[in-house]
Amino acid sequence: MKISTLVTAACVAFQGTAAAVVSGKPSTFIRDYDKRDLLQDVVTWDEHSLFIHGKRAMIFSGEVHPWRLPVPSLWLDLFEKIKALGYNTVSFYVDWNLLEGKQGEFRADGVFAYEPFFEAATKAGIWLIARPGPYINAEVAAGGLPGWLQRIKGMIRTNADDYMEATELYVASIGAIIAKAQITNGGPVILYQPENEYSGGIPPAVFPDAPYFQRVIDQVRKAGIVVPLINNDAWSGGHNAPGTGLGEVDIYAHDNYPIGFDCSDPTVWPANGLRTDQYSTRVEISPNTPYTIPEFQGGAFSPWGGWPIDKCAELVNQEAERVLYKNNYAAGISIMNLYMTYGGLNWGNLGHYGGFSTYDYGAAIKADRTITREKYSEAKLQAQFLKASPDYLTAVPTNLSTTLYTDNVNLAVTPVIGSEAPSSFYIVRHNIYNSTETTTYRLNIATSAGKLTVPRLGGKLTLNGRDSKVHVTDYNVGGTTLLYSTAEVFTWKKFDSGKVLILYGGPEELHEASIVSTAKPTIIEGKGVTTKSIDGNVVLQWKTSASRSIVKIGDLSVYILDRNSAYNYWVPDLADGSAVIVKAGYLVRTAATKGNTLQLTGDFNATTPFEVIGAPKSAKKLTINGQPVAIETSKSTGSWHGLVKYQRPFINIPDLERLQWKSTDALPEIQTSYADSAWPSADKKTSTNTYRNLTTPTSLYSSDYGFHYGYLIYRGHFVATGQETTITIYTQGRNAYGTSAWLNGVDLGSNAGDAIVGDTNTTYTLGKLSKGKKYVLTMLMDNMGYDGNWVIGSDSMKNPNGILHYEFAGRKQSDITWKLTGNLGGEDYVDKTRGPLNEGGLFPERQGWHQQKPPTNGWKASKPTTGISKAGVAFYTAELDLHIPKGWDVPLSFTFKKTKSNEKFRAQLYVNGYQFGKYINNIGPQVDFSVPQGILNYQGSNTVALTLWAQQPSGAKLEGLSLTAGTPVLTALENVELVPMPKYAKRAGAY
Ligand code: IPT
Repeated sequence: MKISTLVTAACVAFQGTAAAVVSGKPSTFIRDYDKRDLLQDVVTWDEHSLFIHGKRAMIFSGEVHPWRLPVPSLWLDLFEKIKALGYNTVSFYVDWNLLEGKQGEFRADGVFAYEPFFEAATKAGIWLIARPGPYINAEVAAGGLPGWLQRIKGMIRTNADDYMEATELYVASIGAIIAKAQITNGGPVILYQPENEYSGGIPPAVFPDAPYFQRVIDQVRKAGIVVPLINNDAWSGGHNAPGTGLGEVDIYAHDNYPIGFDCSDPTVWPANGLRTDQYSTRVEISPNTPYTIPEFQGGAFSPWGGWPIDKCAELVNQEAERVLYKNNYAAGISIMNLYMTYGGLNWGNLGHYGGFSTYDYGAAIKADRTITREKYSEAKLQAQFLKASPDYLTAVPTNLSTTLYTDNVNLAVTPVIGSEAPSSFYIVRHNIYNSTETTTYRLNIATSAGKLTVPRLGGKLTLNGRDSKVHVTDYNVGGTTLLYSTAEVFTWKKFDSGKVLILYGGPEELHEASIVSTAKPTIIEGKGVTTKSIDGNVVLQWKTSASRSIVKIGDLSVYILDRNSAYNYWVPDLADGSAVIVKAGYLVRTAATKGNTLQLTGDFNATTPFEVIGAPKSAKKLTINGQPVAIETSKSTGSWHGLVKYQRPFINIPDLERLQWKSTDALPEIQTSYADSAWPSADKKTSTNTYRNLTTPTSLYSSDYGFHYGYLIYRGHFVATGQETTITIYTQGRNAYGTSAWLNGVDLGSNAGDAIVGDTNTTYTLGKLSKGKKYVLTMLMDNMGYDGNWVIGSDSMKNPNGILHYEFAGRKQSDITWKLTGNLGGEDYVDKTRGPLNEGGLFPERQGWHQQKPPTNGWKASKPTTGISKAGVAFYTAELDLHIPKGWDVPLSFTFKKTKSNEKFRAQLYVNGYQFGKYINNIGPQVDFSVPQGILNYQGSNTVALTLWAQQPSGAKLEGLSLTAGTPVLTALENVELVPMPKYAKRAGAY
């Protein structure tokens, strides 16, 4: 509770600060929109929507960060799972920090390459929105800025020449990579967002600084980006909107997270969270661009000491999707990106200090790529509806009313009225958006048949708490007019055999639909639908039930479902632009035709009866995942029916505690005999860091020596006079960091950290030291990363970590000479394959023992559940053989058994050299560490390594460590390739 309150308060304060410093009023903007020269004509727009190759398009997008799933061969899986939702776009950030670990050396290859991401998107038929920063925020260390920026003088995200010059190589390089993949070159990229949330600044920075933003735009254009530029204002602040002159983007956009990031009690949606002025504000700010939200809440994150991440999936659940997303449709949104749709994993120190190793985000697709959250299915209902409703794109929002459109003032209705096409959309929700009441109503609508109050056949409609509905009028079903429907449209298709319209409603709700037709309705499946002909319409009324009804009216078959059944329907596209409708289970990915065969691909987590509705006339046979499947054709509907059998395979999951673990000391530095002559000397007498004034004789900021991520070790040498009493050391390593210190091998004590404490001043009592004797104080500290730089002018990213100050009672500060280390090589990092952030400064990390086949000869046999008996760090490694049957997608995670939380220790988990988890027993909350296939070899051997740091005199051990397998999914996914994973080799110069 304590933490959640604080986090909320912090978020509010943070947004408050930013809001207070905004200048510029949208109403004073000069519109010179018409002067804009487009650099290309493939992606164009008007006030309603984008046009791609001249065709209007709803951009329904999900945010995915490829680098949060560093297995390129799995990216297609994500794209297909997103495409199956009915989305057509994915938006991605690029984390500069991972690509330019050393200034001047840009590297985007191996797991960091973008070309495979673009290829996978193209293969799945997904467009891309590129958002490469340089600043991204994104809950990554330093908001994506490389650590070396701490050493520049100029202010971050301002027009300072050294800052801008520092971004040049990155923007030019990533820009060129993205430029090649633009739709104008046949690639998937349709939009580009430079900068991110350029929305708040404080003096001494100039804010907003139009010349700065123009320079950012110029850089991007110079790199070859010709697609339209969007921004991502943190609210409807009007920053950089078209018409503002210098520094304006092509399409104005802002983000929105209505229910915030406090998942501690997921039933709480903050009062007044939902905006009702979106349309009017947007028209004022940018009347000629489509309404764009490049980040709309798709989940939330959890801080150290916070809540298990599943709670964020509960907060932003299917109900939130209904209420919040439909409110966007009520504002006429036509470019909507849901942040996150697949969150992924904060592996290898890439995450920010405000969070832990998963970035699951409670998103529609879980970090382990499974899609069992109901919100995945709900998102599909909405995206497929919009995909099937081109008229929505030109419909225009009108004012919300609580009195005009229903007979119940507790409901708010926003009509989105057809302009260029007749269809209109009445979006209904509770006026108090987070109400949990069940409310009944009659709906007043304007149709081509005049004003109507529905239901016409009697009874009342129902809106449950935390629900919202889109009631359509004059809706075009391939030439047949649906005069209105109170049940929601999932999709419709025009097949060779006739038209199919799928409607769904919530459990037990009364619904009515009116179809313009004089044909006589026939009920071909189910019971409980009343039909009546009124004024050239067939009116259907029913109460939603779990059993399906089908009513045939002329060449239109109306399928009537409850929502839970609708979740099982999929609408895979065919190459010719048509589609089939498939009722199945877990996932239908793709459909294709070859000769007389319809080929489907999909995944199954249970024995699944399936039905194919609208198979092309030419198709006589069916394959699923390449296997012929028996089908029966229904006499009444013409659909194909069959069954996919699922037989749960036996999966042998090794007991991790029974592996042949080998162990060795991971902190030889505390021994007096240890020689640190090869270590960098902390001898810089000045620092270029502009954030903090140096108060020590030489800088001990880790960034001054190129050490930015993972564990840091300091060694302070002095010759005793006998006058010493205490040393007080002020360290900063950020939230949940910890320290331990030794003097000549004697434990001085540890600070096991706190979820919300990022710096501490600790006084060590030295006892009686021997005059003339050499002493060395060894301090190990966890470095959780640098701040972001959200507020321009704060330069918060430059706030350094490490030892920031010390006092040596009885002696001078300068009596201590310091050495320090972080990862071997610092910015000249050794492991170019796993990137600049993956490893920290522990002895085994510097040696490279966390990789496969470390030199364990002479190490003792000991396991993490045996542990160590005093403060210190142990290193463990073991070989793990896996024999997961091919063709099965089995989520695997390493599970730490939660030990009593007063046991103070932390661990790092390495799998085949990739760091996939930071566990802190006394802080939590994460105990399950998902590791993707591709990092794990599912059919062969793996090296697991663990560092165990006991921060208490009694030592520490893991209570338990196991490999946990989720439900095996029979999958269409093929060719998951192992990522490059160099084995251990003796490292030159390793100390
Ligand atoms: C917004 C950022 O743009 C994005 O990078 C990410 O940090 C997201 O929030 C939260 O997950 S910033 C915020 C003020 C909403």
